[in-house]
Amino acid sequence: MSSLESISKVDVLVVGAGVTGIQQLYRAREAGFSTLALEAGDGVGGVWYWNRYPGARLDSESYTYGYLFSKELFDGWEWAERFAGQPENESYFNYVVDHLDLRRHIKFGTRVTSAVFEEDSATWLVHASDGTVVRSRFLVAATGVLSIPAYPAVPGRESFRGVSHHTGLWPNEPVDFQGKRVAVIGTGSSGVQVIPVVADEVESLTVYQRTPNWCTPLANEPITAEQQMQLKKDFEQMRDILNESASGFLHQRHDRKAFEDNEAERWAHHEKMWNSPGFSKVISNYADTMTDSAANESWCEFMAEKIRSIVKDPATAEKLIPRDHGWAAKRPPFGTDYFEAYNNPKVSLVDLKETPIIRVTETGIETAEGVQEFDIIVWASGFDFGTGALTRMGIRGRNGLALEDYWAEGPRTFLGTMAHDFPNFFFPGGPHGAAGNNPRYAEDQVNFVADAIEYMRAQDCSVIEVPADVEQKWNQMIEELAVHSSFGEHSYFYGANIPGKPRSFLLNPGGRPKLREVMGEVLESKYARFLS
Ligand code: N01
Repeated sequence: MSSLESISKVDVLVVGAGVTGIQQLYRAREAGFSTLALEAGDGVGGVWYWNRYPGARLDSESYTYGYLFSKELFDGWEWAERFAGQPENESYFNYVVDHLDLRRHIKFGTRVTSAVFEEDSATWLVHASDGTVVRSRFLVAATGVLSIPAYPAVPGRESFRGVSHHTGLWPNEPVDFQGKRVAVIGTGSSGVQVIPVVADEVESLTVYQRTPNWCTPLANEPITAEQQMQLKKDFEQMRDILNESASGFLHQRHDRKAFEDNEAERWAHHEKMWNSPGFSKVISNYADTMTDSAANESWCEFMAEKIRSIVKDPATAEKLIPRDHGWAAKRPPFGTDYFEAYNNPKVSLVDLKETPIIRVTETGIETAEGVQEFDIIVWASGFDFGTGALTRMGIRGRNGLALEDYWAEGPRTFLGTMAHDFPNFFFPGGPHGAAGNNPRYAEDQVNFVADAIEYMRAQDCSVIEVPADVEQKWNQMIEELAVHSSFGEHSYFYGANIPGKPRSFLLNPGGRPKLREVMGEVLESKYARFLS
């Protein structure tokens, strides 16, 4: 037990200095609360700090992903590209933290290991890896949904003597790919970004693919000086459109269904979608692409033809075409020259459904076809999505209730932000919160948390907790609307990629409108039954 002297006390303790934590810290500090953020990394940015692999890049438009709560902040930064790369994103978060003078409130290299709610004082006692102990009135875990890397359960990973990195835990020092024999495992959003970028440098690149993905061009481009001016001019209008959007994007919905067009018109729209930026391919596609199987198949058939036309080796092309899922049944990745990379003679593809990995050896990867030796293995193998960080933090609510036990069958949340029996605890940006452009949802949640604790201070209340039935209603909404989501139960949004993880929907299928509607109800009721 730490001595009392070594315990710092704050009103609001934020865990994580990523996109959500930074804004939460700012709101708490501006409201006059004493506040501190503990950050496991040595810098700010969250996912943009950890995912520094070559090619890491946004697939939400940069200016819709950054903060919109301050016009001054918006005007003070010019995004160079429509979809900013990791270095630009990391610089942006450093700009924000310095501009808002938040760095002095952040303790880096400090990973929270336990957080216990103490009934008597209605405070949280938090311990961290470096010996830091903090007592706080409010605990806000802004720990992100993609912060715990997952590795395939293949034996021998630790025995590999070459260089081995997960994309989500990429080192600060550059990794030299020049002339190296490289393996990439995984072809999700991270895999499709890293593969074409390192392909030219390596001696050989072997891609281990279990499930092919419907990857389409990101359509990135620089933002011109003229566009920069226009963005600044249109700031309020853009913010209004984003606030009205169900998923937090500017893309407009298409009003036609696929078979309202004739074949030539349909193919022309598919072509337009193929070349259109990022998530417009989801939002501006035919209105029934995700609800009508024939509409979905038409788009998939078009994409399959594109893959065949790009990839010169027909056998490789066929392996790269998904056959077990349609468009957006898994989170679609967006790439730049991804399929083109397979025309590089140095790049080869291993289909893990034909030849699964048996083990990782000291020198390489063994499949039924033998051991292939490598200098570098890149694990682009995904994350323990949604709940991963929260269930590993040693969070204990009323009567010592462990969050990981409370969530043993899947997360139970209110607004993806609170849980019953965990008073004065918030996790904006957590599971059940978002289903689209994450910072836009996180912003709503940050504001909800900040407004709640400011109201409590004004009313002199010491405890806020979501009533069990209110939480139950939110979870019921998640369950009922999840069946309409395009994501299948085999996607990581159901926890399917983590052995033993309960299958339960981890997004908010009601989207931002539902989030805002229910938040509005709570505010209108003046937190009825939440406060004591
Ligand atoms: O992870 P993933 P990711 N054996 O889970 C494979 C965001 N993000 O890091 O499909 C063999 O999507 C797995 O195969 P399968 C974005 O939200 C955004 O790529 O399970 N392979 C899959 O191919 C994204 O969705 C950007 O059969 C195994 C891959 O590893 C999320 O992060 C960039 C395996 C994992 O794909 C996660 O993306 C990057 C096994 N045992 C990430 N286990 C932007 O563009 C897993 N795999 C903003």
